[in-house]
Amino acid sequence: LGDEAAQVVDAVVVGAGLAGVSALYHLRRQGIRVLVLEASDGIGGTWYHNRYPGARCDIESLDYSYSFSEELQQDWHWSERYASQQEILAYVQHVVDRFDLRKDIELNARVVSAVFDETDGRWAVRTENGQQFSAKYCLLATGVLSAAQVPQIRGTESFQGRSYHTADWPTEGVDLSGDRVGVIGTGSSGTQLIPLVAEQAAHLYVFQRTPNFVMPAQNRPMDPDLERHWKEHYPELRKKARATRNGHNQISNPLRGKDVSPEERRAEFERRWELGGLYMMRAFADILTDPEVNAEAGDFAREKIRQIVDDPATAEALMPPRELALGTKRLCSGTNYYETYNRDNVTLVNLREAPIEAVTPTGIRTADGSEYELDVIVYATGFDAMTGSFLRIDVRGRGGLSLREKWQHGPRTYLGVMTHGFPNLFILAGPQTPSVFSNMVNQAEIHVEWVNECIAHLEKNEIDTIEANEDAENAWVDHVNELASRTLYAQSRNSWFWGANTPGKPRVFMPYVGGIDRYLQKLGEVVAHGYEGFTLRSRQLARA
Ligand code: NA7
Repeated sequence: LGDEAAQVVDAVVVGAGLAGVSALYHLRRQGIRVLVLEASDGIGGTWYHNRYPGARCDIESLDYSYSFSEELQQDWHWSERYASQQEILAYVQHVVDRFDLRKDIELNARVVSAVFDETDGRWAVRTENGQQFSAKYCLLATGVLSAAQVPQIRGTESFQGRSYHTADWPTEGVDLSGDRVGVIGTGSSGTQLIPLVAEQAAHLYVFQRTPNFVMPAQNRPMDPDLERHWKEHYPELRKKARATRNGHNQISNPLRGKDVSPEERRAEFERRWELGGLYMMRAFADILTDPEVNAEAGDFAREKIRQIVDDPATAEALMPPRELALGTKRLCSGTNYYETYNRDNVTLVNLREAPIEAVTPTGIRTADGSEYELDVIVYATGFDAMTGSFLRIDVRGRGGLSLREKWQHGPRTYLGVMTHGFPNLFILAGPQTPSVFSNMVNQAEIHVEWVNECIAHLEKNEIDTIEANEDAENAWVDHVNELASRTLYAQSRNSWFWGANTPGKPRVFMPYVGGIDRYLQKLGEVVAHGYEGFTLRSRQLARA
């Protein structure tokens, strides 16, 4: 790479989602010249792409928002308890305009490679359309659920109708009225989308492989008293969120299920069902560690399905298998999900009985020979989660070391934020962090603040590079795995947490289950001990 052709900045941030925008805001304030490179033609990341009907956050809107500006949090009004995709997108766009960030974001700039040059200690970043950038720091803010995945089903290309992936939904929307629609996938995206498609389509066929637990979101218009309370107490509530395992203010029950009576457990599950969405995950402190408590929660949910769904056979098919511990596949939060199967124009196709054999020019054929004639196929089939977006870029560190090679048996990081062999490369809200078990905005802010402080430290002390040490990284990876092994996640490996939904991916548990509170404490300790576990080098001297 000739530097003469490259645009020189201090930091390149890859991705203009919630994390990338926050990184730009913070780094620019400390005088770093930042450029955000965004692959698509719009800002907002997840909330730009996932425009499917019903797309909505499963963390309360008041929590799922930036904390860095008191004026912003006072001015912004969330109209619902859980914000819709449109509202979050409007929010990100508001933030970008309000803080004049747009001028440092380059759209349609898909990064294809980032290569560390040891001679000058800089990252050479290239985009698909041939643009080149040279930066001292490279921040990957590409997201853990952003590399959309269409399954390798025979015949997908031959389909003559229209096909869409939930994470690549057309900006102009899709009119499904009068159509025969097939939805493949019943994870968070599928279960949010299905009730709304059912209202539009002539007929909806839901192709379900593994039924998941879908809790009623209990979404509603924003309660003005609650909003007022938040606006009066934002700083405390933000602080409180960071002192929890999950990074938000959802009420957790500190009691263990096994310490209370069956009646009390049932009453708590009922209360959680009414609270809605992910609250069930916080019913008891041991819900993810005690198989009996967890199984009881699962039975409770199955009973609800039986009560809601009229047709017993359909109800049975919608029930998650007993070996799937509740929450070990990410719990879904929906509205009218199970009720939708009582409609005459909805058919559940149970792929556990007969898997999809092929997509045909006119629809979908299953292994029992059934042919489903379709005008539209919606792939709600998820993502190459946690690592996909990072590994789709050809990232090379010292000595040409490729990140793809380094992570071929699973991600290896120190604190989730850096990886040995890749100096000055920061990974935001990626694997081996609490990201997917927490409030993503909070996680992104925690990372951005840490990286921002780290860069300030390097700049102030004229340090050229920071790099994670291999032994510290090994210890972190062991710690991540060790914590996961004490939970029910270790037993239910059929989820994207384990990479199970991506063919050829190693089965490694990728998130950090230790909680935001503990994670934040660890990040702080490392800094307090002079960036323990990292090597900081300057041209004059190298010190560990
Ligand atoms: P998910 O949760 O990965 O769900 C994908 C769904 O697609 C899931 O039901 C899969 O079944 C199904 N799937 C995937 N491939 C196939 C094939 N080949 N045949 C049939 N069914 C298939 O993705 P989402 O987009 O819903 O949600 C991702 C996260 O985004 C979510 O957890 C939130 O954190 C936000 P499977 O379970 O693999 O049997």
